[in-house]
Amino acid sequence: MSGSRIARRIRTVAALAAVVTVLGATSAHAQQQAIDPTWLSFDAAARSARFQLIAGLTGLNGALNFNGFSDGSLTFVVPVGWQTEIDFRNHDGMLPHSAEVIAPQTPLPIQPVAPAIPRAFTLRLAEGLISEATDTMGFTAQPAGDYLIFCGVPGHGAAGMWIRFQVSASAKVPALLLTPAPGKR
Ligand SMILES: [Cu+2]
Repeated sequence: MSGSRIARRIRTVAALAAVVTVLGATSAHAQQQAIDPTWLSFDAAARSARFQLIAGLTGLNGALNFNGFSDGSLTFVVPVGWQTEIDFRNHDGMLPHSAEVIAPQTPLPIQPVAPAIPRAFTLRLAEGLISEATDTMGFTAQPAGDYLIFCGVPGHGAAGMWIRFQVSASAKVPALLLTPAPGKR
């Protein structure tokens, strides 16, 4: 290979490295997960809602997230009295996870607690469901109030693996809302 060809190749590699660096910086800033509209479906006439709850969807918070959200930054709203189905799937290739509806509390528990709504919990609350395992929790959304959807595997919920669940006396239809904590993006 001639000297000029080597120099050209070195310039090409340096240019590629610069592009990769810029892309890396961009993805580090793009941590805010967008809400995927397919996560929520509902039947207003039947007063039923279905939410796909995905544990460890992204690498955010060491994969201790639901649908790419941690620390309450996503809220699932359901009108009071609606039949609610939460379809849990563990997308995390490493850690087991579970989910349950609990009352808001400070500090957050480090182990599973009694669910705040009857039947609103997955199998294997403390051990967690393994990668790609699924479970469906079905319950009536009542009473109205603010709740958390919390991972019961010891330490996960307290480390931020929780989102919000609101049983609303005023909402007409279910919704997913971005609810970033003050001081967080
Ligand atoms: Cu977990």
